[in-house]
Amino acid sequence: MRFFVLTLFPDMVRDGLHTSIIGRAIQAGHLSLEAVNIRDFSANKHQKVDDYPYGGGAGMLMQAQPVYDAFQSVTERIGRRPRCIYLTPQGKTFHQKMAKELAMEEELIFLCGHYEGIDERVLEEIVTDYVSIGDYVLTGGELPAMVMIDAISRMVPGVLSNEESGSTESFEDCLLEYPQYSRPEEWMGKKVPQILLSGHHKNIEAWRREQSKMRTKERRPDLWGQYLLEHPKE
Ligand code: 6GU
Repeated sequence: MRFFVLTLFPDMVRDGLHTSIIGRAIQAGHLSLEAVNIRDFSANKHQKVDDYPYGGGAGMLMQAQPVYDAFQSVTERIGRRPRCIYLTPQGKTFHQKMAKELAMEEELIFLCGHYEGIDERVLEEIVTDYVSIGDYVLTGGELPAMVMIDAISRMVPGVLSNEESGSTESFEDCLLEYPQYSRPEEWMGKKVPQILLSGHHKNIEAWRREQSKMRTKERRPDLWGQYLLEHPKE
């Protein structure tokens, strides 16, 4: 899978994603990431990419031309026009199912805005998906793009080892993960639940499932409501 990120802060995106599991997957060739600096496409001699909004109001807007030319530089090079995701609090809220669906694409382009936003005309021309990562306001689209790329990448075959891939499944089933324990058996007077030391795999599985349900009920009543809709007998 190939990711292209159109941004004024390419180093932030590159540095953030060349670490840990996603960095390893890029090294291994399961993913590629190209951060394209929109400023490189400014037609202005001072490399300016923003200007005042018509009609007045606070702040500056990113201009259409440099954004469009950055986009074109990618699509012309790869000979296709992949989905282009604009990161904005006005978008649909990102979720696990969306990550899974987007992981089926061969390429994705992420467009990161800054300042007060981007000239509407270029958005109409190139954006296919408007996506938010939650109801709060950030200073730019880079962190949301990195969040999405992380979540999408771990759904791409080969990116996670068998050991790493387990934690998606319970969430897809609308349940949170059960609590886990490692050595020592007793720490600060707290003992590991006896059942986990029993070696009785069937009972352990049942205990974990029950813990997952209790946890979801308590911490994420909204998810629990969804779970009950999908598992009407319980
Ligand atoms: Cl996608 N962008 C910005 N600037 N703020 C956000 C967001 C996106 N999602 C939540 N807050």
